[in-house]
Amino acid sequence: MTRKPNTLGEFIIGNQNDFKYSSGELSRLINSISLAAKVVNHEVNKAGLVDILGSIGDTNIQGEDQQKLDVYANEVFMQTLINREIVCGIASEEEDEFVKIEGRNKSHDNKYILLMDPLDGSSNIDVNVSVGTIFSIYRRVTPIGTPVEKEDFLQPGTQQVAAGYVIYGTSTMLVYSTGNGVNGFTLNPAIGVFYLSHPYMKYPNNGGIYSINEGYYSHFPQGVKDYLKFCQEETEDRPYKGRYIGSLVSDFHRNMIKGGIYIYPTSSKAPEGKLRLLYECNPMAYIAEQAGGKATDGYNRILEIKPTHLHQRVPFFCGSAKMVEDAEHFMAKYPEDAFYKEVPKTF
Ligand code: AHM
Ligand code: MG
Repeated sequence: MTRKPNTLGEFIIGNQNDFKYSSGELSRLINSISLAAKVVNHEVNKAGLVDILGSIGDTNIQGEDQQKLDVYANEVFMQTLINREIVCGIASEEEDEFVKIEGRNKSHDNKYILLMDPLDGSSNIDVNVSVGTIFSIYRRVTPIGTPVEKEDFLQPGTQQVAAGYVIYGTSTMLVYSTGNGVNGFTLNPAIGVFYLSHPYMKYPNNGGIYSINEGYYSHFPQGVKDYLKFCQEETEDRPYKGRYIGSLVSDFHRNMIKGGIYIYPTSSKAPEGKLRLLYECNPMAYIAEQAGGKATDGYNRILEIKPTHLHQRVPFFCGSAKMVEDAEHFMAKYPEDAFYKEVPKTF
């Protein structure tokens, strides 16, 4: 009988040798992420039942600290990865600076670094809307054994060795890629096991959904306004449906399955865009490309942008290849820096 991987654990073991520098370290890292995801999932699902939406500094009746869920998720992921001595450094949207991690022998022997947004879209938790964790993994560029440096984290997205997200939604899913396509695993909460439910996920080449916060329409660059007009035109396959949850992982996940485009452009309100290159755009762009989609800043491939600082923001156009190309076509009518002549970049 042929073997068919069914659970995440089986899938990781089955595919370990496909990875060119395989030493089992990356597999253990993905396993650690799935463990942290289960812990966060458990807590997110209690929102509304117990008071876990309190601000940092609050104490409950037992005198324990009550933390916001995004801070809680950050701690769970950090601690799980630190305790397992599986990475040599972590940068998180929730931390001002990157964290250097040394092993019990006081050395920095691991070769991977991880960047993450521990709970993206956390403002949606109060209203029971899906949120997500986004992660990105690189091989360090500084010598193993030494503390990590900023340059380990400021690598272009093309250098990612793995990226993924967890969506805490109707069901909880872990979707990730190590460069051989994208696979999705659904959590069976009764036994705490992720099962392969969405093998080889692919973006439809074209789609019928556009996702953007149109409330900011008057602040958008002209190229975006023109593309939105195109989306709304009456033709054989348009107008597209407008669908915007305001939770990147959820909007991305739906668009990858159904075919669509997600846009968070620059605006006169947010001249750099809102989303972070290292924690949000690079990992989502990596998954998008692995699934046959595209991701750009309207002009340039996201994965080729050379980061200049940890919390850098960029505009983000991501989705079905044909739709992103259409959007780029409208953007190209206006030179990339025309918008910034009116609204100077602040970084
Ligand atoms: P966050 O990292 O502070 O949660 O912000 C990121 C979120 C994305 O999930 C979402 O797509 C976007 O911000 C929504 O922003 P807006 O409310 O401006 O439309
Ligand atoms: Mg975020």
